[in-house]
Amino acid sequence: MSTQAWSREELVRAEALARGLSSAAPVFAVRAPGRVNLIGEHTDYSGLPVLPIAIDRSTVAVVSARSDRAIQLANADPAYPARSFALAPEIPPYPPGDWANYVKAAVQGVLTHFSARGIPIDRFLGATFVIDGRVPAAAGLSSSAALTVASALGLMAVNGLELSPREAAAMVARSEWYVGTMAGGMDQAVSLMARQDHAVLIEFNPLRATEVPMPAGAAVVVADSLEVADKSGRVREEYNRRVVECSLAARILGRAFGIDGATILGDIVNQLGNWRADDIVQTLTAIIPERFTGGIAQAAEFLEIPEPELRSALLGEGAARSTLDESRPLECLRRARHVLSETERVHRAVKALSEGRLDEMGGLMDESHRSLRDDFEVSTERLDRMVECARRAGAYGARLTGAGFGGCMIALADAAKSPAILAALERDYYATLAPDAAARALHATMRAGPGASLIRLR
Ligand code: NG1
Repeated sequence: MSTQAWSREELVRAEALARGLSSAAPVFAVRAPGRVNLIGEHTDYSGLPVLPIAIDRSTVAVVSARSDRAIQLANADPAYPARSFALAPEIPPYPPGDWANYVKAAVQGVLTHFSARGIPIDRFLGATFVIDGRVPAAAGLSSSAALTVASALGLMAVNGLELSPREAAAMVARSEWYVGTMAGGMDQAVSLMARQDHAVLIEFNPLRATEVPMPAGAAVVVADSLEVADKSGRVREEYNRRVVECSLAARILGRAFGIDGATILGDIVNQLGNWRADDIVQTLTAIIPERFTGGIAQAAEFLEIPEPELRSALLGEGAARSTLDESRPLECLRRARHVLSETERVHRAVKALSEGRLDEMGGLMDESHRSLRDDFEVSTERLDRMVECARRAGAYGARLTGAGFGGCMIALADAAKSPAILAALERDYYATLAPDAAARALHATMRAGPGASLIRLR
């Protein structure tokens, strides 16, 4: 276990947290970074590629085993109250929005994963965690994945269990469904598999990661809009709505192309092999209305399958069923156009970055933003303003990053230009919000950092 991935500051944080643990059992420390996505937005849950970097903001947790079967949680930030719950085959969640649900998700994920592989749940030891998360929350930087990854690695460590980063990523990605977001697997994968000074091309089904070196002299500027994308409320509904719209598009295309069992756009793309977004969108345009105004019932009629069947497939069953406001039209066509064109952009971006063509990479980021704004409808007036501002100040390109509806903007620039971009954001964006907005908002140049890592402290 090496401290190579750890910054000095993280080690100091871990030592300070460990002083709060009086246990005689071994004490482990784990760091798990947040991430920012360069390109490939709202593609992961369609099983299509993404290109994020891990950032140098992380969640650090210390953990030691307990003799009982409880998970005890303390958080360095008083905004997150202490929590305690028991290991069980089915751990009931706290009310939506409770921070500790991300830990419960991880614990449930670990128990389910290993019990399916012959390690009974009653053999697991409980654990005391002390957690210090420094990835800004609700900003689209994956503070939740950092917490979930740190918790999963911590619980495994005290129980003497290990997984490869890839296996752990697949396990943790599945477990985040516990919190009711139908998210793809990008965040956990990059938090676990990132490498310093590299972006990571993440592909799904099966999960795999390819490192793409970041060109020397390129700067990634990340700036928080201070518009809170509340992932446990309205924004979650908007997010899940898009998951449904994309899946419907995939089912319809599956029928058109004779691809049995297609449920995500990735199924279509993988089967077609050689494809162009424009062609697939044309096919779709020829067969479906601009939008479904009659909700799932209309889509079921169109697909010639019973409505209850489609409803369960799209929204889940019983208590786990997610809600969908069907008085609003379902926008399958435009959503698919975004996802498919974005997938093409990801592949072009990998080439552009590997060959050091930052100008081209910036252009792809600009296109991505337009597509997210117009077809995916996840941008906001404020994010649009920030993106404009960064471009005017000399960025190669800029876009919203993360799920949207607020959160962060990302810009790609020459390292020499990033101070001017940050200054322009302060002057032309933050100053228009409130006198202290710039002081409150994360806005910084970020370096691609390493993935999660666990060490034994004592
Ligand atoms: P953010 O908004 O950064 O948490 C979300 C999803 C990702 C991905 C992006 C959109 C969660 C936890 N993560 O990221 O998996 O789908 O939106 O590309 O919901």
